[in-house]
Amino acid sequence: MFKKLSELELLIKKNKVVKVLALAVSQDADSLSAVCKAYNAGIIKPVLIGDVELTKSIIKKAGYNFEGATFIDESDPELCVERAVKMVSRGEADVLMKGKVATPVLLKAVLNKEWGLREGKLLSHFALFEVETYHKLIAVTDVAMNIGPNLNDKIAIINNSVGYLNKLGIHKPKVAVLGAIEMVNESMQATLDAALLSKMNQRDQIKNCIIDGPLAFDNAISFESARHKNIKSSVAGDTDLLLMPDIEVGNVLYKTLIFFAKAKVASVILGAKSPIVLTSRSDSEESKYHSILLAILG
Ligand code: COD
Repeated sequence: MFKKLSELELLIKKNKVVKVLALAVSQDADSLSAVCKAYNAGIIKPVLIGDVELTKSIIKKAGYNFEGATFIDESDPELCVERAVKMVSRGEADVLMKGKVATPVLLKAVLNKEWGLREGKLLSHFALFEVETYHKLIAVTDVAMNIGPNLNDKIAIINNSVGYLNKLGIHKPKVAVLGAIEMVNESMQATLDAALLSKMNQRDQIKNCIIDGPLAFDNAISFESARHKNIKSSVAGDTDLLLMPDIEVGNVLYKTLIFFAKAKVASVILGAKSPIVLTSRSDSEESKYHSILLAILG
């Protein structure tokens, strides 16, 4: 497992891949900065879809080099998103990236039944964190797409993430299914789902990973805490993937890691025709760049 998100860049450069990236609603300074960095590194060809006048004025002010990039003029954000999604759907672009547009607008377009990017699978959000106090990168899902996943949704979310971690070279990722406590409590649905997911994994109904749960957050990420509670688990303290009970817990953890723990993050949507770069307004330019790298590897 990588220890740093910057290692993703080495992997891409080794693979010598160049992908076409469609930035939807391109008049966004942070996104343009990240896209410019990826363009100048020779790993993407950008298609900037948005208000061209505004986009070019941001580029000029910041001194970015977008020589040779494609600009498409569209001032309506929903039409921008539609054009970008259709480009990916027709195979004219490889990666979709969210610019200055609300997340639900982009996700609804991606889910559009006629021209969206669904392939019959559940789509889910996947975030890969570099936290100074943890011994390896740690993935967190789903903090931004599925609001209140049921058991079947959680299976699909695990499968999406495990498939992706496999691509990153983690062959049997350790998955901690989080609850408020590490005991099964019939009043806490998250703990019931966690116990079922663990048993399904033991019986090979969910493959290519080791699942344990319920685990409280401290047991999932700290050997000490797990030992203190006498929890015998190969996942506890060595988790590769944290499965969140719902979007509220997930989103709060995501922002807590960034703001309080100063963690670095890369995020994508998985399960669609190709990975989608979906970062939030609070993400830094560096995080947006790492998210592009993560999407290119998908
Ligand atoms: N994967 C595949 N298909 C899906 C998914 C999914 N994750 N979610 C819905 N669908 C399909 C449904 O089966 C249905 O066929 C169609 O899409 C519409 O379903 P609805 O009516 O439930 O979906 P929408 O369009 O109302 O909402 C989908 C969103 C993804 C927009 C919604 O779930 C949402 O708002 N999620 C949270 C986004 C958000 O605010 N994130 C911010 C965090 S920073």
